[in-house]
Amino acid sequence: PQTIFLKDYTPFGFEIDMVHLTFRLHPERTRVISRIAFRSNPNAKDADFFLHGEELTLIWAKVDGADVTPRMEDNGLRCAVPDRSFIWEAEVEINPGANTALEGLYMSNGMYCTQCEAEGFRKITYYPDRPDVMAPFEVRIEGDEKVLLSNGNPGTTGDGFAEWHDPWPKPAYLFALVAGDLVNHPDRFETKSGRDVELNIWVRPGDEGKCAFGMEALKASMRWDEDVYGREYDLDIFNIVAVDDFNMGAMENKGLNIFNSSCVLASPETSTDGNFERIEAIIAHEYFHNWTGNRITCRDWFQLCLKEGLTVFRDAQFTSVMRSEPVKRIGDVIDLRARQFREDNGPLAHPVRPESFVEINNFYTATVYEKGAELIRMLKTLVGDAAYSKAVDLYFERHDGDAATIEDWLKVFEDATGRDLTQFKRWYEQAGTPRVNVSEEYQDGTFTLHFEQSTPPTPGQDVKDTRVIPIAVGLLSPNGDEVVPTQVLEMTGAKQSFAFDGLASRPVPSILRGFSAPVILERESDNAERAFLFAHDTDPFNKWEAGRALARDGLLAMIRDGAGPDDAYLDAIEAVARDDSLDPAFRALAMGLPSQEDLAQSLYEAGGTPDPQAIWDALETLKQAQAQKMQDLATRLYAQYQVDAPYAPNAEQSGARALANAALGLISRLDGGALAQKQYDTADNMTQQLAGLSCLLKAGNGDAAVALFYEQWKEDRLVIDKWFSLQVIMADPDKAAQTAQTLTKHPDFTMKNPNRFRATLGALAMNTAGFHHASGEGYKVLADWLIKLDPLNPQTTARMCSAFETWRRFDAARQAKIAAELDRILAQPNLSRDTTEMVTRIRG
Ligand code: HT7
Ligand code: ZN
Repeated sequence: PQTIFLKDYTPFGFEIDMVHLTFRLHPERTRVISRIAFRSNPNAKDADFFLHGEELTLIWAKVDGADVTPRMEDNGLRCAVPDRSFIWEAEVEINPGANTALEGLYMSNGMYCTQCEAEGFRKITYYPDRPDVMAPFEVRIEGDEKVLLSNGNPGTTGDGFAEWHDPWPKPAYLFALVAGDLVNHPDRFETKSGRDVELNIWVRPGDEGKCAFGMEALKASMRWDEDVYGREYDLDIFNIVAVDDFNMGAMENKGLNIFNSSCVLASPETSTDGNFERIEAIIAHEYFHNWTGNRITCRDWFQLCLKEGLTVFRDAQFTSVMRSEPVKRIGDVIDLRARQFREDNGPLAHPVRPESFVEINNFYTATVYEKGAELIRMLKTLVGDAAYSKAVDLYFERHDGDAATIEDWLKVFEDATGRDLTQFKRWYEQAGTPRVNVSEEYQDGTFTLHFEQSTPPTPGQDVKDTRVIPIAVGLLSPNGDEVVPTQVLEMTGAKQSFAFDGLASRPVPSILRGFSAPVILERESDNAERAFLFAHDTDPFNKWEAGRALARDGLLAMIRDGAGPDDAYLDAIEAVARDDSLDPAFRALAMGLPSQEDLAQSLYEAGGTPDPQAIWDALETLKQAQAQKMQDLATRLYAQYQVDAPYAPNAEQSGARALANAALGLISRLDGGALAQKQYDTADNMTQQLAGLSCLLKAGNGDAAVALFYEQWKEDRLVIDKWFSLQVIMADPDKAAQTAQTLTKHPDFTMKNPNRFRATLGALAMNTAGFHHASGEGYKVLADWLIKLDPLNPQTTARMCSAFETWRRFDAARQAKIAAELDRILAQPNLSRDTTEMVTRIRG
């Protein structure tokens, strides 16, 4: 397959004044008639008229009304065109019913819908399917469905047809069409300049009762973007549609966002607190794309982080306001380390702005999204809040309507602040997580921190240059008072020292507060200092981090040296859990242990070979010790943090439930699940029901509840996804592969629905010790199913291959087993480009 390079970018030879599309819908034979007004692009030398097109049957084509016979190529067509403005017209036939890849126009439960990002529009009609070609669209949909939707504002509607006009020039990847017998949850929003906007969430009949939360989240997002970024909505209508079969979470098509139903539908009975928070964040994310992504889009797909990093950062800011800022930050860092650090330190490592790809769908990664957001966060930390706002205002002013680049983005910061961002730009160009080593000395009232940065080689990048790193630091006196409040040190050298004068005694430093940079901090510390910071640090992130380090070190000693549970950790965690002055959500997070993935990463980083079973055993032993030690406290917390008020998915209630359920987790280890059974039986919301069920499964007494749960929820797809995944995730390592395999035989298992496939096989990869079981069964089961899925849905298959990305960490026997599975996948005839690229990169 062909590799595409950033350095080869050239503009398209033509510009488009207007696109007219007519859709004659039919499940197997949809006709798409296009009429596109082209003119030559004065900025482009290459005037070859090439239109992308895949899986299309061309019926006819005309240029300025005259029939033409284009030259057909594998992924498009080429045609001779006049050296002036002209009209291209074509009719194609497509088969949405046969489209299982869920890219282009496809059917989901009898409803037509589209997914065009990144390169799906070429499966709808012949078109320059690249993000730097922007045009206004007029769309006519002909079909018998009750609801016919596209982008922009509604035009004429009649019996069996509807017209839509989108005045804002957009790239083809933001095109959308939906047609089905849907019902809506309506509302309205008045923008700050007084524009009245119609809002709708469209769902299948029966799901109307699950839209209210999403609608509130949408209105809150619209208001927040006006208040914080000065961005107003720009059409008369904003539609959201829930679709069951969807490859990712949601899609920001202009004025017509399409959502995986799991990311928009919510009710207390069927959704957990975590689901509510995620839905709120995704609705915000897609809405915020209206400016960061749609009004200003990307010049090419290498610039994906321009819209995704910025929009993830914006949605995190929004969630911090809607909920608890420290809890959001801690959760984000847990996620960053689990997914992005893992990626950055393995065979799939790539820069936030990659320099080449084979299949762009493989680059919707934690690096582009989450590390991309960290870069925006660092930029804001470096320039300060006021300068950040000034630069972003300039970005909107200067680039509205543009297909922009990272260079454009950094230039507005340089122009607004006068800073030179040459060194900062390396964060976009260099893959790999920097290590920041710190040592310290104290003499005559002066405390000095010595930093040294380095980044290990990553595939294709052996040598790394020094980057600017903002390191937020505060100093505490030995009695726990903060003697130097947080200040941001700008590290610009490979080695650099910072001194603090006038200190009465040697302070305890709190370094990288708020996780001010996505780096691995290497620093000698001991239990006493960690326990001190866990008790006294005023920075909530570092307070949590100290507890996490204490837990991690204790666990590593258990795994490596066969040590017993660490009393320093158990005492410290109990003290924090007992402290009612702290936010319950924070205490629940602090009570959690590092994940198996986190421990495996730490062991590997330290030059060891992680043993997944030993990691699992150590975690179980420590949890059990925690349960013993905190028996009384857990009982007190469980009772004290029961929520009496009617269920609400807000931060306060969900924090209380998180703490009570953390306590339930401990109690269930000692009472065989009796209290969990009671909670399960009396629960009136999914958070409580699922927490009860998972504790019962852990206690080995879940069979009856699992059966009851299925009976209760068998008509609700999204809840049954939880049923599938919980059983696999909670299975003992010895049984995980078999549990997943058995569930694939259940009548409700289907490969055609990505949510269900992920709930079963994705869950197997999440059961770390089960997936990496020494028998190799986990690898085999996953590989078998990926091989079956690839011909149907390459995008989801390729994404799920990343389960194997850590293979080089393990012992020779496991490596050999994984390598054999990777080779078996690669040997499949007609393996998709997506999966071929992923497996080849992982195999190395
Ligand atoms: N911009 C979107 C990314 C995307 C996607 C979404 C659904 C299905 C396939 C997709 N390919 C790319 C989602 C987002 O980041 O908001
Ligand atoms: Zn996005």
